[in-house]
Amino acid sequence: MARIDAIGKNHRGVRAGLMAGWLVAACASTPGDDDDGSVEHDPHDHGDGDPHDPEGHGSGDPPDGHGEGFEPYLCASQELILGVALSDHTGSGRAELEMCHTEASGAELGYHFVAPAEGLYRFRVESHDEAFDPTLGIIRGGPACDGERVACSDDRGRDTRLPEVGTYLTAAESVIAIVDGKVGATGPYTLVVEAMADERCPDEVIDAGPLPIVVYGDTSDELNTLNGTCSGSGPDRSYLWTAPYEGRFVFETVGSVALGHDDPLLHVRDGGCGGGELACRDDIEAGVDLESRVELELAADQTVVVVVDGWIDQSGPFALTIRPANRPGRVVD
Ligand SMILES: [Ca+2]
Ligand SMILES: [Ca+2]
Ligand SMILES: [Ca+2]
Repeated sequence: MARIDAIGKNHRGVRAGLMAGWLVAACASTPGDDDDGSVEHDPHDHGDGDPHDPEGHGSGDPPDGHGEGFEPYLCASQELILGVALSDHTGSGRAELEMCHTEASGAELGYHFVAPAEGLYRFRVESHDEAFDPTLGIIRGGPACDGERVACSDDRGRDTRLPEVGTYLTAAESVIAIVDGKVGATGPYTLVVEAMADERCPDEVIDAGPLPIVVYGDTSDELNTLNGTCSGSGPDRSYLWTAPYEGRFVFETVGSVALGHDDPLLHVRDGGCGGGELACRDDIEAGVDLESRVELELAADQTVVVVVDGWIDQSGPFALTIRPANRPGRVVD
């Protein structure tokens, strides 16, 4: 606790020393990381700029990052420890990433977290200055913050600007939690990560069977356990499903608003709850058709986890339809 307090006060010199030491340790312990400096592997980067070229070095990356005068951008400034609230101020960060918002963002700070065990974790900004509107995002991998984007949140409720992100991590998995500010804002905040020990993922396994499949559920009494990169801080239910053959499949919530859901949102993960995100979508037509639909090309026997989620904190009864892309869904009533 004392260490967190000591290094959480915007002291760049202390940060730089810690970062350098930690980078060596991180690189040595994760030789299999795929952090190759490439930006092409992130299918969810919606024009957020190039986080790998903060100093304007152009496409010719310095070899091994050791070129003279080259200062690698190490966005992960501190270790985040399970259950220990960390206080900081994004004013000491650098505005090079945009998390969960396409408008100009403020400076961000990143925190390294290693999951002590496999399971669901919830990252929350617990307090902030009223004038500061933070977002929170999770990126895989090491401190260069060029890993795959996993999930994000802007607001976790209609009456708060505070974000929270649920994500599923494997044992010893390394991620970076990024606190960013909307519309150029910076400000103070506290951040905490907790294990959601009583929650499971997936909630259900969908049995193999002829398509279309319609699954009915209700998120009204659920918790927010997972977010996608298009947010989804609402309570959710997760379904594991295996494609019966190679082809294009549609996952949609059509009929859910009529059933009483406020605003459904879907995200789909590859292989399991902690897999890479294959798609994340809120509205079929933003603000007009609140239902959600995603279409994916899947291999035979490819397993996915479909998360029926809600925009901000929206919830309710839903119908999840899985169907071949070339056939309309069953009418949901
Ligand atoms: Ca916010
Ligand atoms: Ca959620
Ligand atoms: Ca929606």
